[in-house]
Amino acid sequence: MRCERLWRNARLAAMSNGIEVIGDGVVAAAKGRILYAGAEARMPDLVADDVIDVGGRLITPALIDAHTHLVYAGDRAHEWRLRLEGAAYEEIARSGGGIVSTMTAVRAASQDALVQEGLPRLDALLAQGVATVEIKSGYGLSLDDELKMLRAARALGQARRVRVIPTFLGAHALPPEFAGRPDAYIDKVCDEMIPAVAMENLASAVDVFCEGIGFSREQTRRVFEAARAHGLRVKLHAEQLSNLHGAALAAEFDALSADHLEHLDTDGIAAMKRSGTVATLLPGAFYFTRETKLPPIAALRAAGVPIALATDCNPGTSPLTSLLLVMNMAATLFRLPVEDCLLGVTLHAAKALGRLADLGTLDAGKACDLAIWNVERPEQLVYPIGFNPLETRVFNGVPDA
Ligand code: DI6
Ligand code: FE
Repeated sequence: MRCERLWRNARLAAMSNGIEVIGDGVVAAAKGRILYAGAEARMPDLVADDVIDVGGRLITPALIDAHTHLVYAGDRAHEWRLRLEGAAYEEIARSGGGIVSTMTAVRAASQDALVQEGLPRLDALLAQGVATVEIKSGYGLSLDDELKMLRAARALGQARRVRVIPTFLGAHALPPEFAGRPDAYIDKVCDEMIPAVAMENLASAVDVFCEGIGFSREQTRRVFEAARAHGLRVKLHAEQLSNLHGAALAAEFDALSADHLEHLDTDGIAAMKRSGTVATLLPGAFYFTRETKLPPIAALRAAGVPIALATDCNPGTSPLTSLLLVMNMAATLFRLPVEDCLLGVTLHAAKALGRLADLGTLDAGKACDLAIWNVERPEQLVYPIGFNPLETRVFNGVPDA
């Protein structure tokens, strides 16, 4: 059999079997997919046009960032400085700052300006081995501005060798023109925005910020019902600042993931387990907001709820573009075992995006997205801080130039 490209002399962490490493491994790619990944001794008869000796380096699936808000304009450094002096995130949000201040900047920006501002953040992720990035809307908060954000996310996926998975987050905050009328805004999200997003195929899922400073459970339920009616999967910002029992509601709608979860309780965990909803943890937001309440890691692991990790890249609570640092933070701050950290940015991240069939592990038939690292053992990707051991990134079977 022929294949286009074959990497040999590799150590493989395929992620389909924990972080077990296969020595003397090969990965063969044909038509952008993995044809074979495993020990060279067991490789079927293959002739490759291009054989690359990786000199004993570690190959993992390319990393997946399953929760970002990386399309935005401006920054919120001034609010961060206020928070360093003691102001609370919720207090700033309630006084017209926070998400709404980024909304003002996004509304003033063109689609192309959003792309230009997003590119350096996207490039920073890719430079550390990421090949799939979820990107949410949620700073437009009007029909046109939400569509503009989603089109910018799509354009970012065309500007770089990356798979962008867009999520509609119209119910992120209440725009000022709806002050005091949150249900009227939710009507608009359900009756105008979701149908328009679905019609233009601009998002694969719908998210809501279910929180005291966001939207209630009942409002979230209405958005989820509209999403379902348009054939869109759901996910939820849940239990970040308080416990509104959002994760259990998300599970009721077979959500792909419930994200943040610092205030998640045992009923929420049980509901997520039943529905197969992934727990996406965002240690960057935990760190940057100086949160002290830890997500219930031990209980999630004991229940067998898959845990994904993501940057939550956003200007307010997690101006972070390093999945390597996210893994280190999850290990250090959350005591997440190293194995779970690595699964969190590969296998479980793919599951959180509903893409386990074609991403997240080195299994034959999946997209050949690889990260080739200058390390020997997977834990060496989690342990250092601020060091980038990426040798090469491969997207759809083709290495970066
Ligand atoms: N939770 C978050 O961490 C971000 N959004 C959300 O719903 C924060 C977004 C921001 O402050 O701009
Ligand atoms: Fe978020």
